Amino acid sequence: MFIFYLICILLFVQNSLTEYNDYQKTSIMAASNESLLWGTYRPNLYFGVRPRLPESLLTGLIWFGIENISSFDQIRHACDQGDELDEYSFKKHDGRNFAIQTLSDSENNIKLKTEFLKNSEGGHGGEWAVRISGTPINENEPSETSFLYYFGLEGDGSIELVNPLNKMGLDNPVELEGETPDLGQFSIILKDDPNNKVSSNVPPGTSPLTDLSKIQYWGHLVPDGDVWRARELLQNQLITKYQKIVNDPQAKSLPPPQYLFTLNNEVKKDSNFFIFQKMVKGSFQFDIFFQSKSSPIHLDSESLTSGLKSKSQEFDQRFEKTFGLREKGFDDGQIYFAQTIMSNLIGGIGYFYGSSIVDRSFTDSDEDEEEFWTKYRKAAPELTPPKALFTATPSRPFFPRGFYWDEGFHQLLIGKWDNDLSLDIIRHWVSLIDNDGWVAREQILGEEARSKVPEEFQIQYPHYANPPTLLMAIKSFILRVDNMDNKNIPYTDDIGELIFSDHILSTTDPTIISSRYISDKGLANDFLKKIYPKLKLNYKWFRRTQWGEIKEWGRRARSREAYRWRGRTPGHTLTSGLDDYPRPTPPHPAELHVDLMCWVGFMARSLKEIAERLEEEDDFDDYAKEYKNIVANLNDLHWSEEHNAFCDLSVDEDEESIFVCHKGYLSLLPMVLELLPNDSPKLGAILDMIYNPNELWSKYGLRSLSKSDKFFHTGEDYWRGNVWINVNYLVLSSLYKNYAVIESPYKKKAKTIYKELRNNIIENVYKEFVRTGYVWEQYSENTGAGLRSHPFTGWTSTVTLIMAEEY
Ligand code: 6A9
Repeated sequence: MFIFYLICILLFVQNSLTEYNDYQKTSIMAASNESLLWGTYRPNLYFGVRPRLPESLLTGLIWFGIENISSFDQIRHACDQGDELDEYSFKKHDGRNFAIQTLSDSENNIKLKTEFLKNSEGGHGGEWAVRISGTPINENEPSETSFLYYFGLEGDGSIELVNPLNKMGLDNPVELEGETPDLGQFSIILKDDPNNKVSSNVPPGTSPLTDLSKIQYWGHLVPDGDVWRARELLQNQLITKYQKIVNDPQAKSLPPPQYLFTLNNEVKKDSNFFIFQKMVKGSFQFDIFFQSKSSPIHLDSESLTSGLKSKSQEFDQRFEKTFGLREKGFDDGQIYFAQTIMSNLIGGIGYFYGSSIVDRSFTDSDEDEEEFWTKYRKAAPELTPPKALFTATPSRPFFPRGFYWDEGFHQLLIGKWDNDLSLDIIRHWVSLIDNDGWVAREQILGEEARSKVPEEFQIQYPHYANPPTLLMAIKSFILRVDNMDNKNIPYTDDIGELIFSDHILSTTDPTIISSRYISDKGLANDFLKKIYPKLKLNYKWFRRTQWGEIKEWGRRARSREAYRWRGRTPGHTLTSGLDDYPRPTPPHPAELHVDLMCWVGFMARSLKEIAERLEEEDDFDDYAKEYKNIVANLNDLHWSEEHNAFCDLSVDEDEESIFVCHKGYLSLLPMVLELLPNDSPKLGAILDMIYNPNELWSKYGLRSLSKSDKFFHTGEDYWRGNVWINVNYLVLSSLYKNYAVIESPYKKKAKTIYKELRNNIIENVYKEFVRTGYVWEQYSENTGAGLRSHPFTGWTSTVTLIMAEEY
């Protein structure tokens, strides 16, 4: 292990030159989009604000209860299931200017609210404010909270405290001043509401150690790259102070916890990390303002109040305008639910920067998995140069990082809400596709991201794939561009101006910002032109590295098109996204995977459409030919007459080709990626499988694995029966756009399935949200109960699109 780290460090140093270039590029890119510079881009925290810059100002909320000494163990900072919060969820989040989140911490009898407002005018990304307030959950029970907020500056620049230092604490408000090359000059004001009640009185007979009516503080010099450890830094500081008090020979008795766990009111020289604390009793409220010196008008508590109010109304109007749920007949509760899940997907957007770990010891030419695993034992993991990624995330507490195939689903919804925000995310992902055409399935960038991942899962391999769903999002972007012509309703609309108090700070309509790329055809094409070369590389990479060996060449296959996921183990095909879905066992290099065949086909067809738009004629011809061959081989190789289904292939002991059939999501890919014509009897067979209660049909959505499969609900039981929303979304989408609307012998059945499946999904995910306060990674096919990670507001939030029938 030591050697491994040593290698990493050496590589890091070696890479620091290329790094510099990367850094420069990233910082220019980020600055180009003012309205996206600041945001709640630390989704792994209960609340944190940072700019989209590799090294800059990181801020975050921390709190803990102080009723007794032991509640100090329960410091809240990063989202953690162990904290057992009853709820933490964005109620509204527009992705640029405004967000409201509520959190409920019953262990500490406190309900919190974070309200974020931003004005990006004036250069340097503008300024923002957050109001953090708390109320006891149960008014009759004690509720005492240690409220903390920190600011840590990394990279160039400086930050310092303006208030005169005072051992007893700082007077309200607290002010910091700072400057960095990207942010310019700024000040930060933390305002303690005068109505907040001080936690406790000085116990009789003791001399006060600090004045609890003041604001406690600590300034410290923290190395760059360590600010994310704020909780640890705080804990160490508090423990040191605690021990000093406890070991003081003069102390007669231990003061109450309010005095034990206060900061030591000290600022070290050259501090870049400041944390402030207030002990409060019952309800409380704090306002924090980040003021940019370049802003024409600054926010204050009053304009924050009115700005939040108008933004909230604006959000409701824009939501209805975008999704039309009231018009569709949904009630208040259901609309609140849909707003919440979309807001949490947006609140899950993060900015990540740092190195990842890649093992390149395996090359394309190593065809044999077994050979790979021998090599794996001589693993050569390396730290890559740092990369930036702006992305949504599947789950704030569990997977607060980017996943390639999750992201395509996320962008279907985000793109509908804010097209240009979505393109920005897509652009970041596309730029991670390397010059070989590879992009890592899971993006674990930097130490903070890595701290959440067990070591054995940290390494990425450059021959491992993941479904190319980003193309789905790009296609829906193209569709939005084209719909602008047909519908004649301007996408940019009249939802109002940014109004704070009586001052009109900006006349920029947020939807104009967010739809520039669809209202301007030239821009739209420029965007496609920019991303096209990388998309093409990614496609070529799939074809080159995931190719499959065809045993029945000439007999059944008419071209070379056939594919196999690399990175299999006997029990898992993580690369397929369907982890433990049953596959041929043991893995064999002559296997062919039907889902991958479909994904590559989908890629060929999507790129064909893009090439046509961009008038890339030669490419167009290639994709067209390849697509045709893929569809032909899909039918010729993967269709099993015996099972009446599309199946994987492997070979038996005599190296003879055999079908390995496990009905479930895998069998649906030819339909959901629309590789089957409407009158295909194979489509009929798939629809029958879907609607059969002994196969995929459950009251709560389609099962991942057929009830009749021998592996149903066995082993880890991850993708072996329970309901996942992403694949259900794809089924609904293909029915709505194609199979349930275009005349065919199967149209009627497709329509029935569409209607019932849509209802089942909406009803159950909503019911579970009401029951548990969360949306879940998957749902029981048996009871409908939410299962595994929660909140999981990644692809589960596509339920908003299902409600709106936006596919
Ligand atoms: C393992 C565990 C604290 C698994 O949503 C992300 C992915 C999907 O892409 C994939 O299809 N999820 C699905 O099968 C979650 C993957 C989490 C892997 C990390 C480390 C740490 O637990």
